[in-house]
Formats: sequence, structure tokens, C-alpha cells
Amino acid sequence: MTTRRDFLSQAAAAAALTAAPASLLSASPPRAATRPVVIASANGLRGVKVAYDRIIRGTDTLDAIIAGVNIQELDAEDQSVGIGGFPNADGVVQLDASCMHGPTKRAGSVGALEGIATPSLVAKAVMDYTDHIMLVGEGAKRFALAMGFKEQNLLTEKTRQDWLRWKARLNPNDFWLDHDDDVAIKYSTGTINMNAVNAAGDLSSVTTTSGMAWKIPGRIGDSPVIGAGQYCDNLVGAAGSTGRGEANIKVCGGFLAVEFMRQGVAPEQAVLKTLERLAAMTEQRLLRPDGRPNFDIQFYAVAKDGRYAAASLYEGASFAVCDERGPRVEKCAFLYARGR
Ligand code: SD4
Repeated sequence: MTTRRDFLSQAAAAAALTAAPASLLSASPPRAATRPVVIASANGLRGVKVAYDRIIRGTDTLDAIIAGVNIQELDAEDQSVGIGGFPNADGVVQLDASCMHGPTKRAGSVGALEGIATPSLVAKAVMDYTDHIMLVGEGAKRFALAMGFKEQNLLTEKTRQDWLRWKARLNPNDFWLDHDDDVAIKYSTGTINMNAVNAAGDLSSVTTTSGMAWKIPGRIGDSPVIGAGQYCDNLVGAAGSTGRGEANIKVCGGFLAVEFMRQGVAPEQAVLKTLERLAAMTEQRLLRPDGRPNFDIQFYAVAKDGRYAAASLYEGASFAVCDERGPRVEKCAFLYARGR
């Protein structure tokens, strides 16, 4: 039997449904932040502190997080980003990056950029100085040089040696001799994604990477794809990803995580639901016998009100965060427990 109270709440729900088209854009967006927060992939621990300190001093959120990721781009020891990043199959370092600035609703991106150590800044230059959003390859490099960026050799001796080992072991019947077989090549998973919100609730996001080690020349991953590698909507939140880019591109994961938050879903559930979609979209050849993906990937999200979260397909990943409690590493939520 329908009571008067049931009837009234059903009527209210029906009225809300009637209003659906408008609410699709504005459905319960989180309130403005009361406290600034910067979150990043785990390799961004130094960067989140730099970005947070700048935001507190009034620096724009995008300028602040780009300063944060520049630390990894210029660190030759980080083999997943900028100088020292793993090269492609030809031994050439090709970098991808993209950024979004919430308050101005603008975005910039570069793909397969060679010879410039800070692709995040080139992506921002595309955003600031052109009517385009994405430049790739030779055109991206010419643009960067015209904007005053300096060309340099991004291949360090360490990454060249790793590439040589990979190449020599590719095929036992080629003309390359295998050496030092006892040396394991370190396949670091890397890339840096960073997202921030300031006290006014303004948001930005950036992702920068050298992409997959030994990729086919010209391959572009998710990092420079707006809506995949990162996405930001100043009404709602920002999100980004590290891990297997090919999997992320198919679900537009950065965008999807922000869309879940737009619907009122909390950041942790938003990134977990994004991972669920990604797992469901994984093709058969990439599934383990137990039906789970045979790769890992992470999503990071911050809401306009300062709530934040990160999640990984598999247990064990961590991420970096900085707020009024200082910089620290926290554990990612996960979809699948290890060993189960
Ligand atoms: C890519 N998503 O190019 C990047 C790689 C990455 O940890 O994040 N590795 O697919």
C-alpha cells in the first residue's frame, strides 16, 4: 500500500527525472574546497609538496602541479618520464603529456615529442598560445623550439644500455649477440599524473610520460589523450591515470572518473567504478585464466570539495598526497586482492 509519504517521495523522484537533461551537467557537484589538496602517482611525492606549497602561496593550480611534475621530468633516474625515460623500439625517447585548467576550461597536449625534457610545459604552451589542443611528432617539436624550449639528448647511458639489452634479446637468431644475461632489465612502471584543488575550489590536472618502454615508434598512449590520461572539470573534480594506456583509452578513464563524481559518487568509488568498467572492457587475450586483466593500472581523483582517492586494479599500489598534514604516501584502494 502506498502511504502519503511514499507518494510524495515518488513524486519528487519523478520530478527529478523530468529534470534529467539539465541535471546531467550539474548533478550534485561537490561543494567548493575548504582545503587545498594535491594528489599524484607515487613517484610524485616530492612534486606534491612543491605544488602544494605554491598553491598555498597563491600560484595557479596548473602552474603549481606542472612545477611538481617537472621534478620527475628532469630527474634522469626516473625512467618513465622526461630525461632518462625508456626509449621506443628504435632507441629514441618519445614523450607524451597533457594538461587541463579548470577555471578557464582549457586543455593542451603533445604526443611523441622528441628532444624536449618537459613535455608538460610544451602541452601548456599549446594550451596558452594556440587554438589547437594536441600537437604530435615533428610538428610538436618544431612548435616547442619556436616557443624557446631547448633541444637535448633525452637518452641517458643507463636507458641506452637497457634498450640495448632488450634489443639483443629480442631474437636469438638475429645478428645481435646477447650479453650479461644475468642482468635483469628493470621495467619500471611510471608516468606521473598530478591533480590539485585550491581553497577556492579551482582544479587542474596534468600527466606526463615516456610511455611504454620499447613501444613501436609513433605510438601514443593515454597520457596525452584528454579524457583518458587526465581530465578536469572545475564544477566537479579532476582525475588521471598511470599504467597500461591502451586499456585506459578504451574507457576514457579520466573523463569517466570525473563523470562518476559529477553524479555524486565519492572519489574512491568513482575510481573503483572506473576500474570495473576497464576490467569489463578488457579483451580476451589480456585476461588471465581467472578472468582478470594481466596488467595493472591506477586512477587518481580529487573532488572540488577536497576529497581525494586513488585505486589500482591490484592490491599493493600507493599514491602521493599533500594537504595541510604534509606530503605522504597512502595506499591505493583496489579491485582485486593479491593472491586471490
Ligand atoms: C602509457 N600510461 O603510455 C602510460 C604508461 C604508464 O606506468 O603509465 N606507465 O600507456
